[in-house]
Amino acid sequence: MKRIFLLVVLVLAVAGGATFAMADSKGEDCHKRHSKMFEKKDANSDGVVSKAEFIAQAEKKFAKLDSNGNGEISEDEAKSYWEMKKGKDEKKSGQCNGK
Ligand SMILES: [Ca+2]
Ligand SMILES: [Ca+2]
Repeated sequence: MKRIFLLVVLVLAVAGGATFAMADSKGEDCHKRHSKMFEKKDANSDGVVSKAEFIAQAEKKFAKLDSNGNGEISEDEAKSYWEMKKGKDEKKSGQCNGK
């Protein structure tokens, strides 16, 4: 049970952190990027991200992390995801949060 809780916290932190991170020294690029991320999470475009919309995004993120689809995220799956994510982030220009 504790393991599942930790995984849920991880997923929510990933989803939430990406959405609500503050713009850093990259200024406008980060602001635009965060606005795009917010719009993506605001599925019905009403200007707010509801709990249901937030959870739906977290579930999508969980599915990406759970590469073998067994309903659990192993440490190896998490590491693989972060390595893939790190590679993508490094290719993007106008990165945020010092990445
Ligand atoms: Ca909404
Ligand atoms: Ca898995």
